[in-house]
Amino acid sequence: MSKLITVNKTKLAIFIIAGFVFIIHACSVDENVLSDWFNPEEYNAGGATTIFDASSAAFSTPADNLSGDNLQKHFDGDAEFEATFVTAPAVVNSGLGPIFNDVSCVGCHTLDGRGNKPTVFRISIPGMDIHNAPLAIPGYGLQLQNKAIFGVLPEGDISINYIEEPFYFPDGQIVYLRKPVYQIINTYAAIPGDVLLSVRVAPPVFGLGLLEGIPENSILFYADETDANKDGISGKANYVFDVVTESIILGRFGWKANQPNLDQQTAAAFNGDMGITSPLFQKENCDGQTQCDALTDDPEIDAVNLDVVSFYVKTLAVPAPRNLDNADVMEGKKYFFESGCNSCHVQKFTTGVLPGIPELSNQTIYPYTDLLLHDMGEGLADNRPDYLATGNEWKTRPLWGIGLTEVANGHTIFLHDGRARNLTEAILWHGGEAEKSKSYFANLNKGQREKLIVFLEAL
Ligand code: HEC
Ligand code: HEC
Ligand SMILES: [Ca+2]
Ligand SMILES: [Ca+2]
Ligand SMILES: [Ca+2]
Repeated sequence: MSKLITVNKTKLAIFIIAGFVFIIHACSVDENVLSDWFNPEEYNAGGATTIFDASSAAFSTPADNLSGDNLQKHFDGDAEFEATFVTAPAVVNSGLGPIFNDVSCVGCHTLDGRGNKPTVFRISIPGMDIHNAPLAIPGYGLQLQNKAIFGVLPEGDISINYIEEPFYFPDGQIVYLRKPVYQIINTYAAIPGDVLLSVRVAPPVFGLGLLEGIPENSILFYADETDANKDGISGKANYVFDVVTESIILGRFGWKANQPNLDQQTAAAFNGDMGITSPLFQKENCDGQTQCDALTDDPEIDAVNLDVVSFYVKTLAVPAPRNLDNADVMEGKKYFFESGCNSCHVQKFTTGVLPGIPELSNQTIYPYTDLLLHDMGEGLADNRPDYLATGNEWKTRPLWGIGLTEVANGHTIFLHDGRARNLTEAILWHGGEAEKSKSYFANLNKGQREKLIVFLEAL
């Protein structure tokens, strides 16, 4: 507008009238402004790593800009991610168990993606250790391993029962949500009555190096723990123990941001989920149990192999969104922003410099997460604190690639414990800080709601 100041008064009046006519017109005819919701740059959701592949390989393709040694390293990691570990002694991939949850990374991260049922059961007793970590259960540790090698007892198992409850939309549509009820069964030894349990599905593992590369300041910019700006959203950073530097740092990975980085996440998965020791976690997950041999022999996976697996999940490409210029998609995106979904599912970040991985450095990305914890209400609560995350708090999930879950992973199971059977159910479980946003969605008419879903499906 400042440019207009130099024009004469008559012209200015005409400009102003024309401006009003334009605004009135724009408000009454949505189509004229819908295109504002189209930003072609968003097709490169993972910056230069982005692959334009909407096939079943969408979650399992190397970053588009990887080449040479780094591409080779990715493929080495790929082989290890898919490898089935076996009982010691064996020539390769030895050391499974004695207790475990699955025999390979890909066993839970179906086709490099998301599992269709809970496979990790975190347990603890009330309280925190000196690093604010959950307290291990004597004889059980921090995870219930429900499988074991020959001759050893699994620690127990989890039975899941779902109770269907109706959700009534204001316009009369009814959707049934299934609320899980969990029970620890078949335990190998007595387990305390006050055990805390958190049941989790394996999330997809692409684009993670980019999330690791988001500068800490950019994440903390959105943190507002006391809700100082009074918008009802109070993103909170988790701070967790880094076993390498032995310090407390920002958590980014896992459903409660309970792991600080991908090297540690990977080593923790080998150890907790598969019973594979490594330089980061040298004791078996059954350490201290009577049926554990208490050997601290050489790590069952060495630093080199650990590094390639971690590198693999860092460098899996983000698949490009599709049809962003489609009228329904643009309209759905408008409702996404009007509903305030972006208060937590933050659209855009720029990565910093990742040492040794220039391909992931300085990339503008569209992950739709703030990587912060939010109170999601009683409905989603597991009531098991994890470092600073309370029993009600969960990390905002990235939404990039979510529309390809069905084609890439063969299902549409969402949320931390897989209770949602489709995107609509996932939204309807939102409560707590997201209650207002959920209600806005619920109060849209059916056609509008469908367009919001079509937008998510385009991501
Ligand atoms: C028994 C099933 C299982 C196995 C085996 C498994 N994972 Fe996972 N993975 C999970 C679950 C469940 C989570 C979420 C954990 C949490 O929230 O604490 C997860 C989380 C992750 C994450 C963090 C993703 C994110 O977005 O925060 C990465 C990376 C990962 N796993 C990599 C691996 C690797 C590498 C292996 C093999 C060494 C592996 N996983 C083996 C189930 C599994
Ligand atoms: C207050 C923060 C917040 C707001 C607002 C919010 N979300 Fe979420 N969203 C989350 C968190 C946290 C999770 C993970 C919850 C869980 O797994 O229990 C999540 C999960 C999801 C998932 C499932 C993702 C997955 O990987 O399983 C979808 C889909 C989703 N949100 C869509 C939306 C939409 C659409 C809106 C707006 C109507 C919205 N969200 C508003 C925080 C938020
Ligand atoms: Ca072992
Ligand atoms: Ca255990
Ligand atoms: Ca706020």
